[in-house]
Amino acid sequence: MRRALAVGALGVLGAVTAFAAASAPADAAASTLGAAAAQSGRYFGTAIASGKLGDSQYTTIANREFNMVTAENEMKIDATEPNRGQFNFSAGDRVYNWAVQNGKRVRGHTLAWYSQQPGWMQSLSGSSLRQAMIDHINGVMSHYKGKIAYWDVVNEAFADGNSGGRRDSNLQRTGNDWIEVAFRTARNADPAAKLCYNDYNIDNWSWAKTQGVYNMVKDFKQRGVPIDCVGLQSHFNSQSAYNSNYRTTISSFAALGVDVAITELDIQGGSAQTYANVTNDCLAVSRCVGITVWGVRDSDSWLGANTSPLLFDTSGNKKAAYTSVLNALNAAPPVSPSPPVSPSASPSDSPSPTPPVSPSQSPSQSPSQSPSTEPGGCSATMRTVNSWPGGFQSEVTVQAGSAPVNGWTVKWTWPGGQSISSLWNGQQSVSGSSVTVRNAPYNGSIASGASTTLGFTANGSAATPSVTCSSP
Ligand code: 9MR
Repeated sequence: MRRALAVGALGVLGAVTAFAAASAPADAAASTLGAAAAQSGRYFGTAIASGKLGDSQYTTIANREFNMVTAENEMKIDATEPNRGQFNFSAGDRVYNWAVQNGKRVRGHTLAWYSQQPGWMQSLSGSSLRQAMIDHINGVMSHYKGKIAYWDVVNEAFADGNSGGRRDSNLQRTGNDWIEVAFRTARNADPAAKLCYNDYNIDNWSWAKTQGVYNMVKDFKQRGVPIDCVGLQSHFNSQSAYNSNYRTTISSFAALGVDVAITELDIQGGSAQTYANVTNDCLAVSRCVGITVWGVRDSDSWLGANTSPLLFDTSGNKKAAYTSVLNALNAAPPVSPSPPVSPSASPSDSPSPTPPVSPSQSPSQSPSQSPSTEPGGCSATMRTVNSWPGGFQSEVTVQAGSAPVNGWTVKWTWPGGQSISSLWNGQQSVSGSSVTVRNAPYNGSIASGASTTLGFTANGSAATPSVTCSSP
């Protein structure tokens, strides 16, 4: 369907250049959640349970609609380190491989959490628990090094209610600095992953818990503790209802200089209006990078099908909430056109707060091409992250030179008929074998010497053509 639409649009335009979804004209509505979200440089994801990968209705919907995957339970502490020092990635890898082989990215969930700890960890305390947490983060992140887009490094560390403080747990009792130790450990373990703090009941801006997490993130940014994103789980129900200040919550976190993701969305009762509001609130904030719903069909939800919390009913039919989300994504203003490369052009004013500077990327996995030296103050390299028969995943690092970059464009030419199936952190246009990718709305600005990355999955044999970079 998506292809048919794209071909139709091309026929009408008679264009020489085939624009991909990211730059499709507004009337060429995308027909799946993932493609619709990609029009504004975002993703739309779901939680996947490894035990359901044999259910063809489940995998058909999940594969068609979503381009980001979170393992619902398979990358948690009890699953990945059932005995101290003995890691088990069999279930996590099933979810990871299914996702990547179907052209999707993966959010890692989760490394340090008071819940779902294996028995051996529950019985630890003090410095041995602190060391076990560090060892766990290192063990899991090294297995998935370079392969995970976002890691929920710490999950649900704040207390419910009016205190705005930390939740009591064995991890909290090792000392208040356990969260920053987790983030610093994570940055060292996989410098390419974006590192998130994830929690529920931090959606309502007026709640003390939201303010507590906000103050922690602000403090981390001020002190240089490596944090790149905040996950709003967004489990909405009558006790924790959607509130119209949600957009303020998203934009306020983003203003601290972190990405914001809606990570576990479900809405009891399944209100189509509330689903549209949530989607529109994300679309209104350039650093709201994507939405993940916590399951595919109502029957897959941890809440039980009778609460009707998701976008597909138990028979796999699209619900009214599905249509309202898809329409909202399709109505999103297209990402702004690339800034003109003209000396008189003033830098484009982004409505978003201080533009992001992504974590510095590790040069340790040496790319196969040396940086280009095109004028324009930036350089770019491509590396292969992963490959499988008939496909591969790559990452392009865009690095600013001695001056800050405000808007960038990278280009390359495929050597052997490769084609991109899904691209993130950028907006692509394709003409034959030539690929042009401009910055996404949220990652155009790079401080001098800093870098940002875009990624994609593609069909064909893995290739690393040289990449040029220009900046207006
Ligand atoms: O959906 C998950 C369910 O299958 C598990 O039994 C449960 C165990 O803790 O975790 C559920 O997922 C949770 C997520 O990991 C963290 N935020 C709340 C989610 C719903 O409980």
